[in-house]
Amino acid sequence: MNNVESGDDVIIRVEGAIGRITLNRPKALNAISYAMVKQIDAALDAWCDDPAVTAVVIDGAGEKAFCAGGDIMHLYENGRADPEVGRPFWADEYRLNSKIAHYPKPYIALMDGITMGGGVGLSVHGSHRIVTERSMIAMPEVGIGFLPDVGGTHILAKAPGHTGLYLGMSGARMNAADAIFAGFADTHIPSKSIKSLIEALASGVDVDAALKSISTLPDAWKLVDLQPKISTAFDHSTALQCVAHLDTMAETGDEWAIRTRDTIRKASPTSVAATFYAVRNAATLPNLEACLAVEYRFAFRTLIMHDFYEGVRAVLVDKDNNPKWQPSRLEDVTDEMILAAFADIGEREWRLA
Ligand code: QUE
Repeated sequence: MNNVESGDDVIIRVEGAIGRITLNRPKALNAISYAMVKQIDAALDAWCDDPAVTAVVIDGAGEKAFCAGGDIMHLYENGRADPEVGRPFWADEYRLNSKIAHYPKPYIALMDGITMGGGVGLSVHGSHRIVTERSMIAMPEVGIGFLPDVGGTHILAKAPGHTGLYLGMSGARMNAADAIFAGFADTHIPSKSIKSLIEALASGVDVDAALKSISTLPDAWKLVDLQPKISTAFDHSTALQCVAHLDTMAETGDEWAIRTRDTIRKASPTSVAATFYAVRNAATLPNLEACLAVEYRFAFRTLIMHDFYEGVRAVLVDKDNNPKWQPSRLEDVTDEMILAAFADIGEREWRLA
């Protein structure tokens, strides 16, 4: 396949030996739309069988972001009238996440800048996950009444100790070092080396050798130093017990516990309880696809639930950061509610094909 023209929102082309994907909605922090999912998916299929393409590189246009997530605004604007706008989007996005995980050629994701939610799904399953001093990586969905999806529960469940529960329930931001520690990335390079890296890859050099030659040590991490606190605060069998533990730590004046407790309390109680359940459950599942199928059950119901609209309104539309969740307190989220949110959806279960 030669150079492929696609819509402006994603630029897809072959440069020398690489298939190159550039997310190109910089004003929307490169948030990924359904059309972009389909174009990326088609490009990966075409390059799979193209001997001229030896590796795939994905990056984001603009100064700020690799990709801030899914095209949440479209779902917010259309989901009330028709929840079906979300279901095929999520189903195909998750199929793309799985395709990336099993891609037979090197898939190099350049997480240079903001990388959240759906942006994590486009990078974290790849063979070569690159971070820079500009990386800001998070799974912040609990703040908008959703849950860490795109295989997020799979990655979070594999993070050391209870780090995944902490990251998923609080949406805490990671820098490059944290992302490597938590299993979201492999290699740190200086942001200024990206241009020459892409040129080297296009010239057909060995991917691992090229990365090794420019990799540098990342900035100091936070997650390693926090391990003792994380491993005690999140070592519980309910989300509420974790919050209660943070309360106890907060009483001693622990700044991290205060901040983490307040952040979790501000997030959707249903999303926090669902994330606690799904991340712990993911540890018992055999593979990424089993995790995606469980995430999909929640996503399937998201556009007929309350909190997603309220979360997007408060965080992205009105930006008042004052969501009124239903139920409003973690204490009022029952096991029955969580089991119902993750109940089997019969004919509509997520499948790869
Ligand atoms: C949680 C999220 C998202 C988020 C903020 C959160 C998310 C997402 C965006 C986003 C940001 C800027 C845009 C845009 C979307 O923000 O998934 O279109 O211009 O896509 O707290 O999960």
